[in-house]
Amino acid sequence: LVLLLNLEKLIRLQRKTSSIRNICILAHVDHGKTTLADCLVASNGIISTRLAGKLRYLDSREDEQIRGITMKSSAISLHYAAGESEYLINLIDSPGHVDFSSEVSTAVRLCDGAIVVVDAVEGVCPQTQAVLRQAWLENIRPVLVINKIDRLIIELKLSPQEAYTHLQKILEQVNAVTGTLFTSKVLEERAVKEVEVQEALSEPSSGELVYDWSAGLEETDDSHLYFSPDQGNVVFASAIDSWGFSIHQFAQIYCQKMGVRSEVLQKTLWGDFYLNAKAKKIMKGAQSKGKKPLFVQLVLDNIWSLYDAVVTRRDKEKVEKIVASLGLTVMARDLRHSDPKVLLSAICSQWLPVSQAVLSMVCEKLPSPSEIGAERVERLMSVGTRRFDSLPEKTQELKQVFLDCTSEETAPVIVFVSKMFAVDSKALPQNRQRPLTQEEITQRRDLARQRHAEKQAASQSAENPESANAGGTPAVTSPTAEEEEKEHFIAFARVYSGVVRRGQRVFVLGPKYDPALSLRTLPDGCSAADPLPSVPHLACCTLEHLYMLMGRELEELEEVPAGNVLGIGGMEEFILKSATISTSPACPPFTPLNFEATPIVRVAIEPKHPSEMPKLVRGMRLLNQADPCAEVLIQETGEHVLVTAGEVHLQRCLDDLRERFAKIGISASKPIIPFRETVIRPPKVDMVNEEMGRQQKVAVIHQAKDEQSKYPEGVHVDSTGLVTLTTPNKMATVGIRAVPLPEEVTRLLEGNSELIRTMEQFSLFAREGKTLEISQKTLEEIQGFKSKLEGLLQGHKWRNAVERIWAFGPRRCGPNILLNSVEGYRRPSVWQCVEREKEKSEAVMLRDFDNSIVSGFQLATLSGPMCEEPLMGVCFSVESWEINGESELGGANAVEATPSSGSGQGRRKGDTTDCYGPFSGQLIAAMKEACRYAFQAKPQRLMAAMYTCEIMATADVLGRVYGVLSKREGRVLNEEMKEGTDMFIIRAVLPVAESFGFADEMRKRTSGLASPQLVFSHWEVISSDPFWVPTTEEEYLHFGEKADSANQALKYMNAVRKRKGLYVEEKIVEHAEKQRTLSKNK
Ligand SMILES: Nc1nc2c(ncn2[C@@H]2O[C@H](COP(=O)(O)OP(=O)(O)OP(=O)(O)O)[C@@H](O)[C@H]2O)c(=O)[nH]1
Ligand SMILES: [Mg+2]
Repeated sequence: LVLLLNLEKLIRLQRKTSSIRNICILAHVDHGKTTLADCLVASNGIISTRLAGKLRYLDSREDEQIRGITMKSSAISLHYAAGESEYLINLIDSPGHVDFSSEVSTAVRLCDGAIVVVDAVEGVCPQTQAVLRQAWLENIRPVLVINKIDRLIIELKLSPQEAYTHLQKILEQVNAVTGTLFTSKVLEERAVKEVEVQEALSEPSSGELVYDWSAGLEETDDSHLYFSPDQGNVVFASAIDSWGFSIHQFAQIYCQKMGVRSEVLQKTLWGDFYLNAKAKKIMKGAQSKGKKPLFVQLVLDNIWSLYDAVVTRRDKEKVEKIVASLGLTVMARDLRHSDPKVLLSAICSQWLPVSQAVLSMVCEKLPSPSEIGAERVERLMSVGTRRFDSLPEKTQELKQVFLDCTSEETAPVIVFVSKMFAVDSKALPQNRQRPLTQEEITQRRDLARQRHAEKQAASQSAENPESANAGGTPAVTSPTAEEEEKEHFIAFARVYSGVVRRGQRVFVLGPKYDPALSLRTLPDGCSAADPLPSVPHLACCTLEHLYMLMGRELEELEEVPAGNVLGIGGMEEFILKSATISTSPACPPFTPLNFEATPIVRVAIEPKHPSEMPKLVRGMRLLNQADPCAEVLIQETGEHVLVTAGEVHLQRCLDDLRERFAKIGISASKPIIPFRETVIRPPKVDMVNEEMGRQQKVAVIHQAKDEQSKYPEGVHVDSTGLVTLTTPNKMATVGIRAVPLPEEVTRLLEGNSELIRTMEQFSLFAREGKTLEISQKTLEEIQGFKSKLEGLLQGHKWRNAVERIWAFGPRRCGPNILLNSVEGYRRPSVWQCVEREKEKSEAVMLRDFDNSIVSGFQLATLSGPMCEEPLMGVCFSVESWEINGESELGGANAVEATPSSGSGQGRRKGDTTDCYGPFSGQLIAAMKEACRYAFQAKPQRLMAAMYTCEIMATADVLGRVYGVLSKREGRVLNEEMKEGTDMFIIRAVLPVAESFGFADEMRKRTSGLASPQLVFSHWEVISSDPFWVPTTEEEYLHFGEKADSANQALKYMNAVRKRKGLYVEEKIVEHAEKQRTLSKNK
């Protein structure tokens, strides 16, 4: 009954936008999010208070329960009443494990506020920082819950005074993180403003504009951004013992007892204040005078003595005294219970109910959907590099619609879907029929009784009890076998404007949808119900089912007004992972979610029985849709590959495939470890034997000579590594040299791939005679990126290199560079977008087949000669490029590439040779081959992906932690003591290749005390040379004939080659050996 009444209330509240709070719970793994959610859920009678904290109700998956970690975020709508006001709280519990951080992104996007939970013992952890950052990126406001205070009492055995100091430190840590975020943001804003001011001034000022950065910080009031108990945005809690409080509650309790105004207590209960008993006054300076702070005296002391009486000493009399003095009633059966924790929760949940503390803070401190800020709206609406003011007028007008957040009939509907999740059809309310839990059976029974009573009452008063019907249990239908098989996808969404209704026709906008384009093609004022011409990335569909998300259940709804979180059924045909839904075609697609995790762990998947392949394919497609972060792809080799964020995520995906989506036996390969290939500068001194220096050089030359004969016709490699290659038809010759890029450059390129992609897009548009509006901020970023690159590429070798960049690769945005060193060839710069003016003044030509050279480079960088892995940190310099008979061909067809030329289209008119014909193909292949030979002419190295991890461990297991780390080639970066505890934090890096089973082994060896989380960090060159072979007697003895026992790089390389079915070059090594011996004997 509670549920039904609640449902009705909730539906009513959905219309009162100002009473809605959309919030999520964020924290590091295991800090107690789901346990806290339990307490909040229990306050609505959905689960019993007794079970709260044990059930972990929102962890509805079996594997979540078994492993004890959350893997999917799930939502529940709760009701909360504070005095007169009633609230609807849409609560989303998110996972804390890094592998699932994409689930956090999808949750945060739909919320206006967040409860950040921090473990009182562990304090701020890596994921705490990450979630605070995410909250910032999405402009949502956080409040803080410091959880597990009981651990300070029972595990750390701190005194109240020590605990107070400890809590202060945690607050400092959290505020330090927000502080950094805030400062960087303010500085950024000031910088933007400054640019605007300077632009407005247009007249360059005398250059005396000395900017005082600190001024910006002082002006901005940031007090509300920090967490402080006296601000009312901090709750202290022990979710497992069901208690929690904010200062406010104690201020209420003591204001009467002490005769002090509660506002005064609110300001002084936290901080350096103490009670002067004689003067009956609250004074400042507790610390210097050695007095007990008020917080210790009035708050902590009480809690500590309760724990002492109930848990430690089990002093029945004292307990009864406390219970009486607090004016509580405790059931006799709880008093007698053998587990003191039961009694403790029974007392605490009445005295300081955590749900009360948290929910009242949420309603007071977090904004309602109607308070959405203009800044956030603009950010949601303007996709990445696009300028908000470059969007079509009609689209810009929608900003006001967002800000209004009204549910009026005239308001256009705008909905964002942040993820799709799968439920089996049994869970849908239209065919709900499943075994009931004991709890539910009793509830149903009550319900039936109640209904019976109501019916009687109704028949007596002859009134129609509408209330009982409104939320009545849906008819139980038995789904057909086929239906039961089917997975249903529910879109996890939020309404930003208007009212969505069942059966409504709407537009579904894909992430690449462009409103400018469709506004031109579609008739004015059209709706999704009209027959319309097709527009790219735009689909029309009907909203079939709307649901209220109730944790494990769904409640069917007829309509959902603005500001609410909801589930939408029947969208699986239209939405892959996320989408924007609107009734207006002017609506832009929302900015893509920012995912912090990089999918890095790949496995190849096969059905146990080959005949079940179609089932697997279908299953993988479903999995791809159901998981924001998992990627599914078919490799060139035909393998079905699954890419996940980490080991735990992988395990979950495999389970999902086996049990839900494919329902067949599958086998997964060992994780496929990604590598990168690179070249390094030739070593000057041999590591093993300095004497070798000269010898090796000789050997290399010999080798080059010997190998020259191995190169096919048309390829020439000189002693400096310059490769000259002619196409088979002898029409063209290219000369290429490979040069290693400095490490910082590679890192810079890698970090700016988005910018590079934007530049690339700009050039592409320019070539077609169109322009792409890029926001000022992005342009500045590109300019900054360019000057950084110039700063890093210094010295003779790189003179003018940045200007000469021809392309980036692979995929046109990767960490390798193609350099134009062809004499006399000036082509449009890749920096076009930031130097349009300069470009126009000079006539620059794009030579024919320029594109083929770029394509050849893209192919070469996509898979290298060592083991067909992508290249990284390599610069290919094109030193010569001749096309025979070019004077006639090239000259006549040279194309002007300036965007202003206006002759962009049809520029190849009159051209007799088709650019995409066989010749361009030959040139692409020649270019690719030339790059590969050039690469091989340099010392080659593999690069390994590295994880960083932070391990928390006590001193006594530290040795074992180091043991496991070093066994797996890990490197410790630093080690420090966590303040206020006896824990050490060890930061280390570890190759991904050695990481499988690492977390498990660590847990086993340290008996569960250290549990590391692995986060992808960077790529690192493996120093050993995979092609190294012993040449001296000594080395033979030491390393064996093939030298493969110690050569890690060779092992990795051969493993990859074997997996890919490539020729494993063991024989070639033998061959090389002989050659060397021969040359030595000569
Ligand atoms: N001592 C103590 N333990 C707690 C408290 N709250 C939660 N725990 C325990 O901490 C563990 C993790 O709790 P969860 O609620 O699953 O943590 P979580 O943050 O949801 O974890 P993930 O969802 O996996 O990130 C469980 O064993 C809980 O029993 C608390 O207040 N005190
Ligand atoms: Mg959880």
